[in-house]
Amino acid sequence: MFKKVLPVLALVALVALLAVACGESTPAASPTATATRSSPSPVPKVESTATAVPQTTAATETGGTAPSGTVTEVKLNDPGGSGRYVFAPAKLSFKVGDTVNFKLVSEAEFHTFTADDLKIDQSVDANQTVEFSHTFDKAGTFKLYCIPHESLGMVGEITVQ
Ligand SMILES: [Cu+2]
Repeated sequence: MFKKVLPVLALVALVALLAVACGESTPAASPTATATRSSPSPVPKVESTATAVPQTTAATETGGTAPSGTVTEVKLNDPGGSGRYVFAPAKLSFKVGDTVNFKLVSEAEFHTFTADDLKIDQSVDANQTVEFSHTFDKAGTFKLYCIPHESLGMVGEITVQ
């Protein structure tokens, strides 16, 4: 008699233990699983974009001289206009990484805005305006000149810090 009852009791006890174990573990495990799954992956993404935005803003702010989007106007003057062959202004300064939108305004003659070491060479016809943008990727002081009027003093300087 006992030999038949004991295994049955043992089975019942096992089933009860399993049921309790499953019943306890399932609700406890699933919230933890979803919590660990959902939280780590979006959080680093949000943090990376959040840190990237202030860095760009800080770089633009420290750029100071010419934040991208603004226009730097340079007049290409001559005797037929305001009196002399000059760039106005003749000295320009920017920061490495600046993307500058130039607006070149020529007076009564053909001029160029040339800086060989920066690979800039823009031609502007008389009474014309030429716009172009340039990103300064190296520091230094670069000679600026107008090809037809260099010997007449139409020279300048671009400083990139
Ligand atoms: Cu010129």
